[in-house]
Amino acid sequence: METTFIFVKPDGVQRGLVGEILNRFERKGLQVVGAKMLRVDEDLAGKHYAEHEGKPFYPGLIKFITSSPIMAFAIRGVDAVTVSRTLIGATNGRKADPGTIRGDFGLSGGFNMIHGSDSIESANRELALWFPEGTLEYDKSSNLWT
Ligand code: RTP
Ligand code: MG
Repeated sequence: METTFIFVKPDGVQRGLVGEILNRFERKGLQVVGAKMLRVDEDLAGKHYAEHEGKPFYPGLIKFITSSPIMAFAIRGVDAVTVSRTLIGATNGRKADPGTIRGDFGLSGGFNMIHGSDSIESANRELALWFPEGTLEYDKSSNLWT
């Protein structure tokens, strides 16, 4: 079992896609073990996207992520990191496969509705950053179906 970190970006929240996006994770069999809505400040955005500092799109990315509230979730399940990235799809909505979140709901390369951790190491780093209070645990019986 793994826990990964996702957040619905400002465009996804403003477009009313939080329920649609979360539904896809829940239907797949992944569990929500943490949830919060917040306005991201520049400090948190910079720490989260530190790997992209210095790239041409970085200033616009920080401006985008800090522009309006987001909804963050800790998501748990078997291979949760990889499965979540598969549900999310390729970075650019025009290249993302139909059936993925980005493939079904967007055309933009940057305004792509959702973030998902790209490795177990990233997930652990991001969960510590966004959910320093920790995540929740389910009773063992809740995993009967996987
Ligand atoms: P994310 O980290 O948000 O889950 O997205 P990702 O792994 O699919 O893509 P990544 O390379 O980590 O880029 C982070 C976010 O920066 C914006 N971006 N814009 N205009 C551009 O060329 C460009 N490239 C990246 C996107 O919002 C991307 O999700
Ligand atoms: Mg990334």
